[in-house]
Amino acid sequence: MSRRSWRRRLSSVAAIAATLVLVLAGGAYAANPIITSIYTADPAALVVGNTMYIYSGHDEAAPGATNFSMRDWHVLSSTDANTWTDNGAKLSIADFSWAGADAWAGEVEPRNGKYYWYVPVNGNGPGWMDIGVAVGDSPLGPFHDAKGGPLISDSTPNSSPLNIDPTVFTDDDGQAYIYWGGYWGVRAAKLKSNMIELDGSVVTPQGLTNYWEAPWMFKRNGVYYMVYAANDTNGCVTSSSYACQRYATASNPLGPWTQRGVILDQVSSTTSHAAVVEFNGQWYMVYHTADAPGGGNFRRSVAVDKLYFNADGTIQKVIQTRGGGTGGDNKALTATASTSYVSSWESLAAINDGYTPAGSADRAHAVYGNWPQQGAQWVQYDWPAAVTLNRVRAYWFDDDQGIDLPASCSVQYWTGSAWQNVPGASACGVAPNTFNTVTFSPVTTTRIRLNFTSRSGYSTGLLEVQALAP
Ligand code: FUB
Repeated sequence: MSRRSWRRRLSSVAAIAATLVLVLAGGAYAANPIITSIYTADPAALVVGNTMYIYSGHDEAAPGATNFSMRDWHVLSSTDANTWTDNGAKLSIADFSWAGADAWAGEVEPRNGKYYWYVPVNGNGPGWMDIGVAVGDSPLGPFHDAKGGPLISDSTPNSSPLNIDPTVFTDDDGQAYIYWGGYWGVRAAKLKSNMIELDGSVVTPQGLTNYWEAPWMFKRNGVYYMVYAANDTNGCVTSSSYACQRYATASNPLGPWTQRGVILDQVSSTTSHAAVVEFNGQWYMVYHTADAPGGGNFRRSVAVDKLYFNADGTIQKVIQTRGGGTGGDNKALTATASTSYVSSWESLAAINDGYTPAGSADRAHAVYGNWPQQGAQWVQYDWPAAVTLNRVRAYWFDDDQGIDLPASCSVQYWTGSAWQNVPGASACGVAPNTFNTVTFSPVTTTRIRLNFTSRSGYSTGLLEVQALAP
């Protein structure tokens, strides 16, 4: 048997094993992303009584936009970590008279019956981002500016190159700490008991190896943990435009820290931002991806998955579960795939096995490619009985060699006697590193076809094609 066949056989075994792990784990969190009515990002978790709250950012960027559009923060809640309610926008840029834009990643810390919400915002002053603090009397607010100006800004001595992403942690002795920072610049300080002033100078904590942004601090069994986004290519990500979650431990809240490894591989969005929390005796990681319908790097969605500790206190890598991200039932999983051409060393079966690629260059899994064919090609799904569909989602493969993103694509369905364009179709996207969703008026059919035309001089490849019921 050739090495390629062995690799393929091993990856099928790995896929079956991964499926079994998900089934054995109960599959209760296959509904990621947890909310798809709006785009949510940068989650921070807080447990109060029998409820888990997620304080999330709110992505409002238009499709295809190349920057964040974030103006308010929402509070999501659940009593079982499975069914989630969006309680609406509970804090907004407009609540900070001195701020103007960029409602980025915040976190809420309770103290003395009040809830302090630390948020990075564009403070309209010198520099770019500042950290403000709002306060409310309940986890759902109402919240108002607690200070009337920034808690941390570029004029704070030894502040971060980018003052974003605060995480606040209160130790058993009542001392609260704030960590924050982006552009590889992590900083820490004590907070006064009023929670709205720094207590002493800002320090640069040591040992948070490869720190990029998005710290999250907690304590378990007397050990301090810091989870943070890194973007090194030394075991973290395949391209430094993406991020993974590393974690570190310490025996002192201000460090020094010892980096312990990656606990969340890169996600489908370029940014990665996580929180870790215990709820009803189970630990969870809350993070964001680009997996919602129409999602992307600036249209992210919060996901929740179980997190497990080993007996020695180290953390196992989180398995990213997916399912709700398609916003419907993926009929591709039960279809028979066919194509105009597949290279003998690639796999047509790769396109409908339910995989969510980490990026368009993701070769960790089998791929479909049609090298050396060029021009018009297609892949098709057939079902023994008619299915009703209203979306097709294509994740294009690009190996930076003979396979590139296509020049164009379209979706057709079988009327029973002929191929016809799906009615009322949205544009067929050819963007890299994301699912490109074509929406259309529902059709009931036994066949659907994704047509594509290669870029001149290249062949085309696909990592996954979903066909979704309404
Ligand atoms: O959402 C804006 C920024 O992207 C956050 O502050 C970072 O953590 C990253 O997720």
